[in-house]
Amino acid sequence: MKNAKKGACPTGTESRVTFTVTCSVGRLRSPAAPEATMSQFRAFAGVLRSGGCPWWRGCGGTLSKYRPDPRRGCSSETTPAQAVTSSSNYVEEMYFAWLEDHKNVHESWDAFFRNMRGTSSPSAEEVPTRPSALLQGRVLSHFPDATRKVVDDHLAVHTLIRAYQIRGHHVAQLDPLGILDADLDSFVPSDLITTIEKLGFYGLNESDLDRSFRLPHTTFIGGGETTLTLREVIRRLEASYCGHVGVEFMFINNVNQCQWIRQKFETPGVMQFANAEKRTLLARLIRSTRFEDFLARKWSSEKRFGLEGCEVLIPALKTIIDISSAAGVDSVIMGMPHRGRLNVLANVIRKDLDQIFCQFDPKLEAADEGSGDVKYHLGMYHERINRETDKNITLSLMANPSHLEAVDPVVQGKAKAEQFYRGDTLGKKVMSILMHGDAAFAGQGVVYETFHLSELPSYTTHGTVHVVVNNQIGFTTDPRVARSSPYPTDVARVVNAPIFHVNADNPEAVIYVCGVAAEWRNTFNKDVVIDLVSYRRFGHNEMDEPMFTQPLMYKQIRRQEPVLKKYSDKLIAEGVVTLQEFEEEVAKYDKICEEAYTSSKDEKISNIRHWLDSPWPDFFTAEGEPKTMSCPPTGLDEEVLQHIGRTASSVPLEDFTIHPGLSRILRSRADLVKNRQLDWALGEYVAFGSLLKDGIHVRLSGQDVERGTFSHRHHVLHDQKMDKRICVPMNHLWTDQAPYTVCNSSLSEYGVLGFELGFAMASPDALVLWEAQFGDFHNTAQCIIDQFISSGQAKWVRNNGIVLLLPHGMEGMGPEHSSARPERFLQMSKDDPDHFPDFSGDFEVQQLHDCNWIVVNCSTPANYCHALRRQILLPFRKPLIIFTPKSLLRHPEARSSFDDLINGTRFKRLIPDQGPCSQSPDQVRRLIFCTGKVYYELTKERKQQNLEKEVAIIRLEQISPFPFDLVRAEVEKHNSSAELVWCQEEHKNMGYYDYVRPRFLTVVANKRLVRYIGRDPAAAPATGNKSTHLNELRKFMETAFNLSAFQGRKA
Ligand SMILES: Cc1ncc(C[n+]2csc(CCOP(=O)(O)OP(=O)(O)O)c2C)c(N)n1
Ligand SMILES: [Mg+2]
Repeated sequence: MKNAKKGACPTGTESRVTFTVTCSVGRLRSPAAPEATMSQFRAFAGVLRSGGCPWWRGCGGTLSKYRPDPRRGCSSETTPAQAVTSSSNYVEEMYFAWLEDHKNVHESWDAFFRNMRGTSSPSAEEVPTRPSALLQGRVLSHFPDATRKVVDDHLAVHTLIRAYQIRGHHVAQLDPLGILDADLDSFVPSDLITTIEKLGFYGLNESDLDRSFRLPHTTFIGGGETTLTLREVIRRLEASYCGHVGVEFMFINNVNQCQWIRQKFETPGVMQFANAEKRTLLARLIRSTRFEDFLARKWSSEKRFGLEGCEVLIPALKTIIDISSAAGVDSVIMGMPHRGRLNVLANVIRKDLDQIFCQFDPKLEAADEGSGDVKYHLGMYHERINRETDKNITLSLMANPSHLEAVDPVVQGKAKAEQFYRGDTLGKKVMSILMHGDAAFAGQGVVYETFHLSELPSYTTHGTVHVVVNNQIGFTTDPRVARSSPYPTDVARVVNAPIFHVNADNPEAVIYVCGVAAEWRNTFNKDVVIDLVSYRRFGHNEMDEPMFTQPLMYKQIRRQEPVLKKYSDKLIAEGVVTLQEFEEEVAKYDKICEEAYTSSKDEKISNIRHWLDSPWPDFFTAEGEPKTMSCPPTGLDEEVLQHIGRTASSVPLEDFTIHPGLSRILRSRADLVKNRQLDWALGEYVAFGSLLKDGIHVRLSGQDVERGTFSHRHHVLHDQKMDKRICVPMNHLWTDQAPYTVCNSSLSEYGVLGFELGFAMASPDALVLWEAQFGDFHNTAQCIIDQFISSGQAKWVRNNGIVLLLPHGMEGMGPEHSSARPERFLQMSKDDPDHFPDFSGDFEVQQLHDCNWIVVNCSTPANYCHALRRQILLPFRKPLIIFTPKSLLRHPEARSSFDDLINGTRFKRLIPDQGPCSQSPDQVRRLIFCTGKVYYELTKERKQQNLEKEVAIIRLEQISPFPFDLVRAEVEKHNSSAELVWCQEEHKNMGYYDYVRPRFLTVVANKRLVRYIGRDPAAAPATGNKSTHLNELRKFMETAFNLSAFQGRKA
C-alpha cells in the first residue's frame, strides 16, 4: 500500500490539509494490525473531520453544559455521578480545585470527594501536588475505578498528542505526486490514530471521542481553549502534523525551542494568508515558472538544470529574505547547486535578464583572462531595495563548482567574515542561506562537516536557513538506494536543527514554513532546514530521458498539473484574482523576458567580472586591475621587531599563572629576542604582529593551532589556576591594532579549509591561514584545493589570498605525517615549464600576478615571515601554499637574525650559497639545488666531507612560480662545467623533481643535464621503518657528495 500513503496535493483547496476520502468503519483494519496503511489513516481522518458516519456522530454537544468553573463550583444541574461518566476533564478540574480548598467546589462535589477518600476533608499535609501525586497513585488509590480511568485517559490523550508531535510527519502528505513516501517508508506509526480501533492502543475507544480532555501545556492545538474533545484533538493534531507540512523537531533538547515550534504549527488558523500575500505569492510563482518556460522555448536543447517541479523555490527564498530583512538582516550570502540557479539569479538576486540570456550565445567572447565557467556556476552580488520591507539588502550568490555541496563551508566562511568585519556578533545583519539537492544533502560528507561548524564560536554564522530542493531523485538514482536515513535531511538532526518538510505543490504551506524558518533563525540564531518535497518535471538536465530509469514516476509527472496552474485556479476560485489579472501578470513578465532577450543580442562580450560574488572595489582599479605592479620591501623597524619579540615572550595579563614548561619556552624566546634572533615561532609572531599593527586582520584556523601541533606556537596561554581563563598576547601588542583570531577547529579538513577560503573572500585586508595538522591531511580537503584554490581565479576572476600551512618533512614518522605532497600542488601550478618568461618591469611581481598560486618552502624563519608579509603587501591576492617544518622548528641552525628582517629586506625566492663557493664560483664542481629541510642535512654532510669549496648548495625558497631569473643567475655565476643537481629528500616520483626538472632544462636551454639525487620512486610517501629511513637518507647523502657519482652517465 506504499502508494496510498502520500496523497497528491490538492493545491486548489485550503492551505491546511484536508482529507477527502470517506469510508465506512467496515473497511478499517482491526486494532491488532500495527502496520495500518495511510489510505486507512486518511479514511479515518476524513471521517473525523466530516463527522459523516452515523456511529461517529452524536456524542458531542452534551458536554457544554458541564463546563466547569472550579472557583464557582459546578452547575447545580450536574451531579457528580453524571459528570464522572461524561467528562473526565470536568471531574479532574473539580478534584484539583477541591484538593486546594474543599470550599472551592459545590457541596455535592465536596461530599462526593469525601466519600471517595473516606475522610472528612483534605488535611494540609495530605494535599498532594497535582501531577506527581496522581502519578504516584496516592490519590488514585482512594478512587473508584471510574475516576482512575479519568486520569488514565488524560494521560493517554497527552501521550497521543506527543505521538503526533514526534511522529506525525511520517504520515504527512508530502509527495506532490502522491506516489512516494518522503521518509522512504510506508509504515504508519502504531501510535497514530489511523483506525478507530487504534484508540485501543491508548486504552480509549470510540465512546471517548466526544469526551473533553484538558490539554497539556505542551500543545497549542486548543488555541484559546484549554479543553477539547478527543475527536477535535485528533483532528487538530492531524491538521498540524499530518497535512502538507511534516514537522520534525521533537529531538530538539531545548524545551523553549520545542514550545516555539509547537505554537507555530499547532495554533489554529496560523496558516491563513491575506489576499495581498496570496497575490504576491502568485506573482512570484509566475516569474519562477515563466522564466523556465522562456528558457525552454528559446534554448530547448541547452542545459540549464530547470526548476520545473519545484518552482516554489523562488517564492520560498523571497519569503525567507523578506522576513529576515524585516528582522534587520541586510546582507544575505547564498550558496546553491545547479538546479534552478539561473532562476535564482534572475528572480531572487535580480541579475539583469539580458546578462543571463546572453550567456546562452555560443559566439559570446570572453573579456577576462582565465577559463571562465559555465553559466550555471557563476556567482553574483547585488545591492537592492527589498520591495516588501523597503530596506536595503545585499544579496550574493557564491560561484561554485559542479562538486555538490562543496560551496557550503565557503558560504559559511564568507558570511562569518562579513559578520566579523561588521561587528555583527549575533548575526543580526548578515546571514547565509544554503540550498541543496536531496541526493547531495544526504550523500556528501561536507554537509555534515559544515553542520558541525554551525555552533562553534569562531565558525558560527548564527544560524543558516537550509532549503532542500527535494525532487526525490538524484540524476537517475532513487532515494531508496541513495541514502540510509528516512529523509535526506536527517544529517541536520546532529545540530538540533528543526526540519520542516513541506509539499511543494502547496505554495501557501511552503511560504508559511519559510516564514517560520526565517523567524526561527532570527529568534534562536540556529540552523533550520526546509525540505521542499517536489518532483523534477524533466530529466536531470534538458537532454536527459528520465523514462529510461523512472518510467512510472514520469508517467505520473506527465499527468501532474504545474503548480502555477493549480495555484492560480485556486486563487481565481477564491476570488483573490481574476483570470484576466492573472493572464495580464503572465503577459507582463513574458514581455520583460522578450525585451531582455532582444537586448541580450547586443552583448558580444562576456564579462565574468560582472558576475563577481565578492567584489573588492577599493582594492582594484575601476577596471578590476591591480593598482600597481610592484611590491614594497617587507622588512620592519628594529623597534617593531623588538616590541613584538617582547610581547611574544611575556604574559600581558596580571595574576595569570602559566605552566612552568611554558615559562621556560617564553624565557628562551626572550633570550632569542635579546640576541636579535628569531626561531620559526618568533618569525611567525613577527609576521602576524606587524600586519596587525597595520590594521590587517589575521586569522589562523586549523586543528590544534592555538598551541601548535608541535607545541611551538603557544598563541593562547591558559591560566593554570582558573579554568578557561586565557590570554592571547598577540592581541596585546598595540592599542589600535587589528584583531587577531586564532582558533582550534573541529576535526575536519574539507569543511574548515572551505570555511577559511570563504572567510578570505570577504576582504583583501586580512591574512587568513589554514594549517593542516600534518600536511598530508590536506587531501581530505582536495576538492577545495582543486575546485576553488587552484582554479578559482581562472574560473571566476576572483582573487583569494588564503594561506595553507602544511607541515612537511621526511623525519622517519612513517608513510603518513611525512609528506604534504608538494608534487600535487606543483602539478597544478600553471607556469609554463618550457617557456622562459620574458617579463618586463618587476619580474617577481609580474610572475606572481600571472600564476594561479604561490608554492614556497622556506628554510629560515625570516623568509617565512617575509613570505607572509608579502602576501598582504602585494597589490593582488593569490593563494599561498607553504610547506612548513617540523624538526626545523627547533633546529639551532634554522634561525634568523633580526638583520634578515630589518627595514629594506624582502622575501628571498632563492638563497644562494653563502659559503666559500660564493667567493670562488669558478671552482665549484657541483651545484646542488634543493628546498626546505634537506638543506640543513646537505650542509652538515658537506662540512663533514670537507667539500665546501666544490659543492654549492642553493635553496629554492619559492618553488612556484619558478624563479627562472634567479636560477639562471646562479647557473651563470658558477663554473659552466659544474654538474647541475636537484636534491630532495622525497621519493623521486614525489616532491619537486617533476616540476623543477623541465624548468631547469628551460633555464639551460636543454644544453646541460640536470641530475636527480634523492629517494628512489615509491608508492608510499615514506617508510614506516626508522632504520630504512636512515639508510635511505645516508644513501642519497653519499651520492650528493660523491663527485664522481654521475661520471659516464649520460642521463
Ligand atoms: C561531488 C559530485 N559528485 C557527483 C556529481 C554528479 N552529479 C551532478 S548532479 C547529481 C545528482 C544530484 O542530485 P540531487 O542532489 O538530488 O540534485 P538534483 O539534480 O536532483 O536537483 C550528480 C550525481 C557532482 N556534480 N558532484
Ligand atoms: Mg534531487
